[in-house]
Amino acid sequence: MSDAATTPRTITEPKTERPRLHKVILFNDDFTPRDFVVMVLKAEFRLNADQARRVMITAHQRGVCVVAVFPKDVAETKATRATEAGRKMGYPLLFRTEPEA
Ligand code: NFA
Repeated sequence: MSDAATTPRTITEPKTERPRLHKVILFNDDFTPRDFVVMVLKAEFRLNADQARRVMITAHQRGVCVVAVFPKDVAETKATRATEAGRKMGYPLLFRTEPEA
């Protein structure tokens, strides 16, 4: 048999790319109480009291703050649940996701 028939001409490297992570972003608003934001951050994102307060204050001062990064489905579920926790109380609290750069 000829070489041409048996020798692969291109070697494909088995590259496994990790799925991109997605950021969960907290948006400031003028109505949701600070303590409620902190409570949601602790409950849904497992932040400790200090981390939760820093994220809340950063969003309050700058308009937005990245809470954490997760695989897409986890980020979306957490953002939805956290937003829903505010909605249930009549607050416009908003979390959204976006793919990490
Ligand atoms: N800006 C809100 C307040 O002063 C607190 C807040 C922080 C809301 C971060 C949403 C996000 N009560």
